Amino acid sequence: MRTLLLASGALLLGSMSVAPWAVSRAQDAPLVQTVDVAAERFSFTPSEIKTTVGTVLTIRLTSDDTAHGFRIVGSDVNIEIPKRSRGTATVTFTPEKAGRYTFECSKLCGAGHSFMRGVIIATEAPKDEE
Ligand SMILES: [Cu+2]
Repeated sequence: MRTLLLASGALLLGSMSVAPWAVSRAQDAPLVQTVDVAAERFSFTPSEIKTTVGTVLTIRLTSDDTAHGFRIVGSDVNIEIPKRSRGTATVTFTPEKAGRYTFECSKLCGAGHSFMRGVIIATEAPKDEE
C-alpha cells in the first residue's frame, strides 16, 4: 500500500511541470528582474533601467575599462565595480515607491566622472486580480 501511494505521488509530480509547493511560493513571491550594466569612462550602458515598485532588481555590473563605482542616490547601495576582466559586482535594489532613482559612479575615474550617471525608473506594478 505504501509503495502504491509513493508511486502515484511520483506520477502526479511527473505530470506537472512545476511542483505544487513551487506554485504557491511563486504566487506570493515578489517579481524579480536582473539587468546587466556595463560601466566605462564615462557612462553606464544601459543608463536607464525600467522596473516596477516592489520588484527585486538585481543589477550585475562590469567595467569595460578601469574600476568604477555604483551608488544609488538616497539608498545604501554603493559598490565598487572591478576593472575590466576582474569580475562582476552585484547589487540588489527594491524600489519601495514609484519614481526615478538616480545612480552614479562613486569612484573617481577621470575627467568625466561626474557625468557618469543613470536612472532607475520605477512605476506602479499592475494590480493583481483577486
Ligand atoms: Cu567615476
